[in-house]
Amino acid sequence: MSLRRNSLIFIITGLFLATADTSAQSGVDVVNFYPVADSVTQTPFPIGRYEIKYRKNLMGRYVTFIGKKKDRKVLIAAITMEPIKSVQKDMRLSVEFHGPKPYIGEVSTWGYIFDRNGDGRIDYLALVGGAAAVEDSSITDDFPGFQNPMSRKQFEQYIEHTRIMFNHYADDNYDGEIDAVVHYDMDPIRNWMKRWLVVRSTKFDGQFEEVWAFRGKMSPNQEITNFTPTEVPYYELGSDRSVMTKQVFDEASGFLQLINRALAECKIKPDQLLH
Ligand SMILES: [Ca+2]
Ligand SMILES: [Ca+2]
Repeated sequence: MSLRRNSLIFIITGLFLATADTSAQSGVDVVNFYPVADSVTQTPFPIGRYEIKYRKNLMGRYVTFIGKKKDRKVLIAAITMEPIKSVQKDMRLSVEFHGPKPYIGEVSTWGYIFDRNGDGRIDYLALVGGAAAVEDSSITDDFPGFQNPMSRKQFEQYIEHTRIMFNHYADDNYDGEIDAVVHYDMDPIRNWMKRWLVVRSTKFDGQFEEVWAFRGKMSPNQEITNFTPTEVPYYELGSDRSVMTKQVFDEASGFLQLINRALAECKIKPDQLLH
């Protein structure tokens, strides 16, 4: 009898802990963590203060971990076919211009990595999506579209608003599979980014249950946008129509798993990761 009572107490305690755990995890889901990650990506130190910390060759790819000099933390992971020799030469952490063209370096598959729950495995990536000017209230309807030249003033406005666009990918239940994305959505008529799309599989079933958009600062459910459980229409860089499907989640999960395998093989400790 007393044994059964003990078991019951254990079960109730276990349930309570499980509930507490879930609520703690929901505190750092994609919506809560995006502003933190966005601020990290938008305030980089000059590239000269970064160095390569570790590199691993896995499945024909190089995973390179990068951090600030004199600091043991790893901030960035890059995935390349050839080894990165020099962070300074191959990467830019903010946009430069080569004439009128924004330039972000030779390496395009890199991003800031985060371990939100401190278990030593990456569960949130902010990966480079490209560079574009981001619309705000200062852009007027008469700003030239693709075929029309910009005035000098408009060109200055374009440069001022250009930034590296990071798409954010979150594994919100920490099982190694991506289930939430914050992705750019371009303006259909000009080379500006119009807004961000938030696409979530809140049931972790590979289908889209929650989709909305925002401009400027993220605030939940700011704009309604069309979607089905398997497709979210959006505009790519170059403003081609496209649809986001589970494939976008799967590709990011592939990166996540590769990075986590490289982390383990390089024996990088949980306290060396951003959270
Ligand atoms: Ca983690
Ligand atoms: Ca997941």
